[in-house]
Amino acid sequence: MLKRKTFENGFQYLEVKNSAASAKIALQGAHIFEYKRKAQGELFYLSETSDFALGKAIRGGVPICWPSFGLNNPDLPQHGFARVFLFEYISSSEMNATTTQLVFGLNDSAKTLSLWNYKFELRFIVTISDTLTMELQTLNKDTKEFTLTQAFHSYFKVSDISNIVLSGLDTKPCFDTLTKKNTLQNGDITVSEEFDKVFQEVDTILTLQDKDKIITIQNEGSSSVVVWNPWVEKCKRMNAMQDDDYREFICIESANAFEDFVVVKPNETQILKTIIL
Ligand code: TA6
Repeated sequence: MLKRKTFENGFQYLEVKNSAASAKIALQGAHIFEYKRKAQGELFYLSETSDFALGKAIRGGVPICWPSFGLNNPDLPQHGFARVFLFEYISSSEMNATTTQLVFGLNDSAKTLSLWNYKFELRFIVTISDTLTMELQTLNKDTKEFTLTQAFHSYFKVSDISNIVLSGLDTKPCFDTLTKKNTLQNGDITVSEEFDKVFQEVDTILTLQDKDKIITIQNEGSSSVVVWNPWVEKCKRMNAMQDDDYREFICIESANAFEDFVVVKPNETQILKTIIL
């Protein structure tokens, strides 16, 4: 089942249901803000105080950071502009009873060119089943190459931040954005304070354990992963987040961030792909 829906304020999204899962994807930012699997339930955190208004990024689900991650391109807004631009819903295919694929697109316009002076075609292909597959395809339609940083800024819902263990980043070089220090990760990751680190040379499958729940994350076209939790004080300063919300999520972001930037030549396509099981 696929339905196009609109909130009273005109904010549009698509609702998908099949026998394995359901999802809601806003046209703004091609932003997945709900994804529920029949057996495991909701995968992502979504703030109860999130905006659903044009020009304001939804707080939770999977914001698409493009064509810049964070302030990697200081001339662009934090996390780029794609997450607050209206994508076109291009197509959908109910591949079988348990799998639905949707395609969304964003092309350059006078507005994007005023922010980032490159011609492009961006396609977001999402496959909804008991596995969630996200693919971001960037085609350079310009006559000059451009540099890209990007991420699926996924907010994974957790029982409590104190219960989680993230494996797969052991020995990876990481940049702590809070201390500005470079270190090597030692062992699995648990969170007991503000955490905001960029891991490089990531070529492994990540495993998030939350009590008896296990989620695996496999990335292609990316060798960096950002792990973030605001903890107490930053959570209080975050817009569209309630004071205790830091307990409810961990962001594990499949990225091309910092030195994992990509250069896309004219007529070339770069693909960032993430498979979440
Ligand atoms: O990916 C981590 C991060 O860069 C944090 O530093 C924090 O700023 C978070 O993203 C959320 O950013 P946003 O612009 O969505 O409020």
